Amino acid sequence: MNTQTGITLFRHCSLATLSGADWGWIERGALLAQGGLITWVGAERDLPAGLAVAEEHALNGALLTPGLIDCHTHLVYGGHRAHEADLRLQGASYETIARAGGGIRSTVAATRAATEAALLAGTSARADALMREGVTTVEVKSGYGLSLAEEAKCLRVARTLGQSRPLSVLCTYLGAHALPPEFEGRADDYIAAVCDWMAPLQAQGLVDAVDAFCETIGFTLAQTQRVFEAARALGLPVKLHAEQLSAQGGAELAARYGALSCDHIEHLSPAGIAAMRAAGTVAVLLPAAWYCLRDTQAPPVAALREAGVPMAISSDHNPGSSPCLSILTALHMACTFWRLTPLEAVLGATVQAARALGLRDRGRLAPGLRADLAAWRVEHPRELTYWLGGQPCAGRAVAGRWLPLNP
Ligand code: DI6
Ligand code: FE
Repeated sequence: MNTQTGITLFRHCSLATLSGADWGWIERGALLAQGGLITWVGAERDLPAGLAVAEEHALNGALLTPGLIDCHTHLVYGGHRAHEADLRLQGASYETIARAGGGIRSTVAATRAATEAALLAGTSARADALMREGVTTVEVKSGYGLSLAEEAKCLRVARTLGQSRPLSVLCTYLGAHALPPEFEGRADDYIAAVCDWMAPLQAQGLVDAVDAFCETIGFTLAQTQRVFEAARALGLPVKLHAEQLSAQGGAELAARYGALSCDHIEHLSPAGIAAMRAAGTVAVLLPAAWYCLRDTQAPPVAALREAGVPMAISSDHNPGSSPCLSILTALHMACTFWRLTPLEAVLGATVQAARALGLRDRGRLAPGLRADLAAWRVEHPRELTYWLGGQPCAGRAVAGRWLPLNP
């Protein structure tokens, strides 16, 4: 962590602390940080007297929010799949392309062929785009290597990203993403291998959580359960790509394993919602994937809201179903397509996204939390889901260190 030892003062700003059930709005506010943490939040006129401020940033009336958290991405991969987007425009479905050997498998081939340095360069450029929109924490999944050595390569790239950029990176092992060609017809054997690789990857410090793709074109419930058992034995938290293209009952299974989140969930059933509520599992909504696949089945947002299941929103950046490098666009889509309120959407990329990653030290502006901040050239936080484009982010602070963006 790049911590500042002296006191840093952020002033001449308004604040959306997101600390209560509302925006937590503070007009003409200020914030103090020290040692990487927030130490004080309030109105500027109430700043404690006699402070020995080491660094001061007057933010020109900007809005200060918690740094955004993109809690579901597949940032590490080689190549791209623009030709498949073209095929889909001509009528081919995502499933048809996948079954014909395209889809995830074609990215696996490109990723295996890429050097670690080339992967890091591509991943870093994509992370930079997210950071320009105020992202200070990102979750990055493996899943395009699909062998022990190649999954390790991808997870190392994600770890290195977090060490080489002012960005917190959480690494999720998604070995159970697709069946690699060398295991054709042997899905159960592949799952056994995925489970065997987990301990050595964890021992290398490369795994913060474990994910799987539970779907007709992915893995079955029983196979997913084996992955979850292996994770449980190692004390690793789980999450799941669940009910994206069809209802599989993955959400109920994930809830039984205390999953941090179930992601996509367009086909989530009432039983799945009840199970998630009981387990405290976060619903991660991925509207950019839904949009790019021209899906029509919307996730059950009203039922999730009524049940009190927390909803997070993420870019789901990946080269197939969501080549989206704009979390603000995902927030906009969640409101426009699915009628989340602007407050729900902003909470979905801060407070709830932190929960989806099991992080208690960020997502709001409050003393004791990490001083991860985003400053915006807007008057009110509802504008974060209003504008489409226009680069409203004026800068970020990561663990208290101010990183302005060029106007
Ligand atoms: N669901 C997704 O959104 C990504 N993986 C998954 O299981 C898509 C991955 C890809 O198409 O490359
Ligand atoms: Fe995904």
